[in-house]
Order: sequence, then structure tokens, then C-alpha cells
Amino acid sequence: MDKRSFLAAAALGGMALTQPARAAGGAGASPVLLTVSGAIGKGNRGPVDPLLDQMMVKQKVAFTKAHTFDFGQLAGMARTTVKPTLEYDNKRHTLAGPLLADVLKAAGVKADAPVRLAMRAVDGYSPVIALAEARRLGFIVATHMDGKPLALGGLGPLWAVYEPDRFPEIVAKPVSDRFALCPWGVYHIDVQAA
Ligand SMILES: Nc1nc2c(c(=O)[nH]1)N[C@H]1C(S)=C(S)[C@@H](COP(=O)(O)O)O[C@H]1N2
Ligand SMILES: [Mo]
Repeated sequence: MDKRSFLAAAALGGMALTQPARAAGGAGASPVLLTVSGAIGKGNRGPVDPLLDQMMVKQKVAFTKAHTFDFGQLAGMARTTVKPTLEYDNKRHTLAGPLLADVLKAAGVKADAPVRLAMRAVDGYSPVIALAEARRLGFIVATHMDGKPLALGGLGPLWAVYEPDRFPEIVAKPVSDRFALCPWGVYHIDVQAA
């Protein structure tokens, strides 16, 4: 079929003319899960779209530029594993994903930048942590738990988390007090000059 008759057939049959699917694994092949704004590098996207960025608008997230990461990019970064005892079931689980500091570095935030990270989760929970503290505690942006991708609706798709069990001063606290700085369903980080 030549192009003309293909187009005619497509129009007649109501066929959608689609672009070929992008190869799996590359940037843009999977949904953006994390948007980092504030004191970042040059960024890879423009301002919040007041019409289409509905969740960010509802949660009053504002920026003029940001750096986005899709699932493939995050899952493809050097991975760190932590094994915290979770307060939900009081069992140790294996959480894996890139170091939070490495994700920020990829967004143009220097490792020793004196900044605070205002993290925002899908339910609006938004703890703030100093980058230096997140590094000290070894925070990761977990993409996987016990070998499986984290689910939206559960603790995912991303969970900023660490291993409290490694820190005696934190283990001294009840397990229910160890995760206040760990937003599950985190999707935005505002990097604030301290
Ligand atoms: N997205 C999200 N993450 C969260 C919370 C929350 O309400 N929403 N609560 C925090 C607090 S204060 C604690 S103690 C733990 C457990 O809270 P949760 O039982 O509400 O998940 O998760 C932390 N992470
Ligand atoms: Mo809490």
C-alpha cells in the first residue's frame, strides 16, 4: 500500500496513526516519577504548566524549571541496597535504588551544597531534610522492595528511605518514630538554599 492509500485506509477505518514505540530503557521510555526543582543545574523541563500539571498545581508546587527523572533512568543508576526494619510489619525488607545524593547530583546539585530538601509525596506529606543529613543517613530513592518495583498505592513508586537500624541513636527510638523523614510516594523535591 502506498502512503496515500494507507492514510486513506487509516482515516476510513478510524485507525490511529501512531509513532513507533520508543525502545525500552531509554530516557522517555517510562513515566517521569520524580521532578527536582529549586537550586538545581540547568534542568530539563520548563515551568509548572498551570493546566496540565494538575497534581503539582493542587499541591502548590511551583517552579520555573526542573530536572525530571523517569523510572528507567532511576532504575538504571548505580543502586544501593538498605535493609530497614519497617514499622508497618516490624520485619526487615530489602529496599534498593539510587542514593538520593546521586539523584540530586544528576540534577546539578553539588554533594556539599548547603541545601535543604523539601520532599513531596502524592498524598501531600512533605518532610524537609538537610542534604548533609540525607547523606549521613544514606538515604536512597527506592525503586524496588524485595526485588520487585514499588507500586503506586503501596509505598511507591518511589520511597525516600534509609536504614535506621544502622544508627544507634535512632534505634533507641521506637520503630514507629524512625520513618517520619521517609515519604512514600515521593514525586517532587524542592532544593532550598539553606
Ligand atoms: N507519603 C507519606 N509518607 C509518610 C507519611 C505519610 O503520611 N505520607 N507518614 C510518615 C510518618 S510520620 C511515619 S511515622 C511513617 C509511617 O506513617 P504512615 O503510617 O502514615 O505511613 O511514614 C512517614 N512517611
Ligand atoms: Mo510518624
